[in-house]
Amino acid sequence: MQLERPAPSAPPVLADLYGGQRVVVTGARGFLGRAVCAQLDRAGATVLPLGRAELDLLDRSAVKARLRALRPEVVVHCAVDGGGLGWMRDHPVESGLNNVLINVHVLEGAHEAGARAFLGAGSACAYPRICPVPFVEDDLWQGYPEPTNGPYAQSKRVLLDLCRAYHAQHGFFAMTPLLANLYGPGDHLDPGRAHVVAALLQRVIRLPAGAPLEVWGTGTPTRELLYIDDAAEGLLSCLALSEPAVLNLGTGMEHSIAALAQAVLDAADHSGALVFDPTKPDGQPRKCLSTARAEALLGWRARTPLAEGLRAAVTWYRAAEPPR
Ligand code: GFB
Repeated sequence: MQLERPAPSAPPVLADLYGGQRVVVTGARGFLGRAVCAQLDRAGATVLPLGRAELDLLDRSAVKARLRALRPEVVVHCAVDGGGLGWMRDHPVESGLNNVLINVHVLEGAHEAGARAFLGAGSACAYPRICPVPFVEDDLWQGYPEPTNGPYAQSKRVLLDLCRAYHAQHGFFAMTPLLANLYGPGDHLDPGRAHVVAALLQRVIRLPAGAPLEVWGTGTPTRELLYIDDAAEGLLSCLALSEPAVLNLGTGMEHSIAALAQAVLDAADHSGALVFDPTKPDGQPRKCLSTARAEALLGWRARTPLAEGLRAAVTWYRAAEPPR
């Protein structure tokens, strides 16, 4: 039984796992993909980045042909057609259909190309809408996800289960760890797709001194926020496992949206009040992952405190989007 093994004393060293390896990264120009490429570069991998402009992941034969030509040893699948809760609510078809297709094509292509491993970026939204907190991996299949992002969550569930199937049938090391909500430098600049932190940061840095910050919903839902570099490190560390596992990657820290919005104000040194708009969606009532299995199997835990990560994100947004 995996969880009975002694916990590794230190997280895996990425250079030991990836040095000299040919690693394809999908979504390589996106938020997570860029952070993954940077860490692979530092680890001495030969990084083979695939962005939207280079390959249409909806095209099954093109994906297979490109992966065969690239001959990767490892495929790290970060590409998504996604966005925050508002985008999910307005695009239930694309968020389900496109992600099912993208995920299936890349997993199938990685296996057919002879890669030894596939790591996909999963999401905490694959958990049931109502689930004991913190979410433990054994509860994953106990109910339907939050319907506002239901089709997207189901696309992650399909990937999770196909990874299990590829391992069971072909012995292929394929896994899709479940990531908490990401934030940090390099996040969305498109407000239409922004997740909560990106949306609040983009708003706050444009506010006149002392003006109130508008926050969607009631402020009572909770979220767990994982700093982008921690997420990339956790995802890549999974290759150290002796066999694929269903695994959460988060911080275990649960924040109400109201507390998170206040932390954003503090990080931006903005003194305005919070104004809640209950006509906007709340989404899933609570989201927070148990970190116990990642610590037990990998010796991995997230390093970046929320206040520190938010300050880094504020600095990045101020440079990326000077006030208009
Ligand atoms: O990050 P987010 O958009 O997605 O966060 P989810 C939504 C939560 O933040 C809700 C509140 O409780 C919103 O009411 N919120 C407050 C805001 N102000 C804002 C705002 O200005 N914009 C947004 N977007 N939210 C995601 C999936 O769900 O879960 C993702 O949609 C991903 O793609 C992620 O899978 C893990 O956390 O609700």
